[in-house]
Amino acid sequence: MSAKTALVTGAVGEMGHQLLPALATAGYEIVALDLAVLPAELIRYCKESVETSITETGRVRGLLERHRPELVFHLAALLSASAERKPSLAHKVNVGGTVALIQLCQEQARATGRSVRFMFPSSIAVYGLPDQATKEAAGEVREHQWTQPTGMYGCNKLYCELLGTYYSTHALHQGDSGIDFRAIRFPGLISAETVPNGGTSDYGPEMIHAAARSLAYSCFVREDSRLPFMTMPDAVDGFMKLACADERSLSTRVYNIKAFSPTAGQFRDKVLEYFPRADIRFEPVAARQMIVDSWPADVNDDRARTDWGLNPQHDFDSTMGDYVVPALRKRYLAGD
Ligand code: AKB
Repeated sequence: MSAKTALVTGAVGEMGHQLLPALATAGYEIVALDLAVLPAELIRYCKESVETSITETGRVRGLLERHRPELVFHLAALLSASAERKPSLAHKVNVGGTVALIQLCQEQARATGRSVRFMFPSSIAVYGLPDQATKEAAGEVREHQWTQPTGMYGCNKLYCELLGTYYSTHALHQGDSGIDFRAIRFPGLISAETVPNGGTSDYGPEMIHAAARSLAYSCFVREDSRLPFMTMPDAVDGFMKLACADERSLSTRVYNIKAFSPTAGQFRDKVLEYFPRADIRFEPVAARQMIVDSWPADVNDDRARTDWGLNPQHDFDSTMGDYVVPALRKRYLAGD
């Protein structure tokens, strides 16, 4: 057994693609789990990978028993749009899978006498603003404000934040924990390596990828829709920083983070600066617009900056000019 092993669930997703190399660089041996087969570019980072659902508790327990990870990144989940389409499955995977994994980590902690750090990607979906006027007036929403989600995914994430916090703190007072739960409420994420799938903030990155491939894009939200975003490298850097932070510096177990908050129209304008012939239309889809309207236009991330040094490198301009556009030009010109 390694002294420094990390388990990543949902490793084949967008975040896994950049988290696995970051963990390897930080010196972790990685064990991975996903429904899908790990592609070659990820499998090379892994000591073992298992193809299974997070709800297959027996197989997950086997993986934990073989490797005894001290750090867990639990990325496996249905994202917001998929969760609205399949709410029962979302509850089973997003809540059932998370509870089962926390309990397995607790069993492991009891067996080894060593606590498990449990990193949970939460989301701005945990917020629920009742209407547009409130959304505009709310400005930068803080962690304790407006936590009344309207969507299944937001409900799942909020409940798991509460459970993780319970297992870390309340149960600890009963001498019964072994879980060190830490969560980030991620904004919309923009990756140059992968195209998102099943989320609501997907319109931002989808617009950029479509323009880079000279494809027309129909944006499913109104031009004035505003959400916070950041790049995937900044998101992964933040997640790693929180994972490595001294517990005594943490004033909460759940943190907001973000880098910039453009409207969908500003996204289109920025894309046009780099791809002047991009064909982008706004054709809002009511069900998806409703979700975006209930999420905050911006979040306050002071706690993350103060407690563990959140420091995103990309603002809106450099996201496009330095990160995503050069990478996509290279990728799509190469015929990917
Ligand atoms: C989604 O849109 O579902 C995710 C998220 C903001 O959690 N990208």
